[in-house]
Amino acid sequence: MKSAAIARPTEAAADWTVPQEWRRYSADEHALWDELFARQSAMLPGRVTPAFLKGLDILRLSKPGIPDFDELNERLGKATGWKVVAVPGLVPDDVFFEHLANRRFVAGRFLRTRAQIDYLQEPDIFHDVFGHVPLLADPVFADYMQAYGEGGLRSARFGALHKLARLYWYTVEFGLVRAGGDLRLYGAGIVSSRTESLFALDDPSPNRIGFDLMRLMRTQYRIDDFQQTYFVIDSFEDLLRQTVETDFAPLYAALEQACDLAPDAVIAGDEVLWRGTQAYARGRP
Ligand code: HBI
Ligand code: FE
Repeated sequence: MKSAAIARPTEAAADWTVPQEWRRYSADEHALWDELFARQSAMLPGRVTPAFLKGLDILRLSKPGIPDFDELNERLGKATGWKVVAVPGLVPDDVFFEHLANRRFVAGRFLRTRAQIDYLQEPDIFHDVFGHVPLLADPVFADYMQAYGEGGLRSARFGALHKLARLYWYTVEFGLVRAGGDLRLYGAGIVSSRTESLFALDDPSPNRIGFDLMRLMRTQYRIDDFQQTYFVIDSFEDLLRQTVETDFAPLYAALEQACDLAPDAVIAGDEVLWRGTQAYARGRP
């Protein structure tokens, strides 16, 4: 998440984009994409929010091989006016927000190797396209992502970027949503991971806590392991409404006074849907 020090590669444009160069993917890479796709899409029915499956369908992501962004963008553009653009890797926060605010989603163009099939640090094309892009075909989630980008551009003035980054983390990357009496996955970091898509819903270890914007922005997160807490939204409509109707300036001011919360904290006022045992986290180095 710290990106102050990344330098723009010379092949990238001023906005950090690069051509996808779809023709350069090897047969092995297309085959690995197919394997990842089959493995993840098989475990998602009944676990992921229906809007995600609808997005896979609208965008025809089940077509074999790594998606060609030009073709993907025709479908995505028709659905919500969003567009996927390729970048070499992590981009600086302001660049990231500027793209989101203009309904462009930056995606890595490289694919993980077989040795990294279950874990890699940088977002590759499978995480970015399989994980994030299906929900960009959902009109409400699409508006939320744009609102997040606009909020990100504003947050710089308040020096509150790392607080706002938590909102992205605990919603866009690792969010859960209510569905009837049940919970469903929607975060891209979960749905693109075989192990976390089981852990986040079924494991007794993590807390599952009702979404509360201020509470969430006080909560530290782990970047290197399963989350210790998942925040549960009521719906995309509610998430969007809270994000656009809230004036973040007084929230940021209040956050400066409030202390940060540990990733496993449970505090008075939390709507605890599941009090985690934290057994998994305690067994880790
Ligand atoms: N760059 N390519 C890329 N992908 C991201 O998800 C990303 C980024 N730069 C910054 C960033 N995310 C963060 O600022 C957000 O997670 C808040
Ligand atoms: Fe991501």
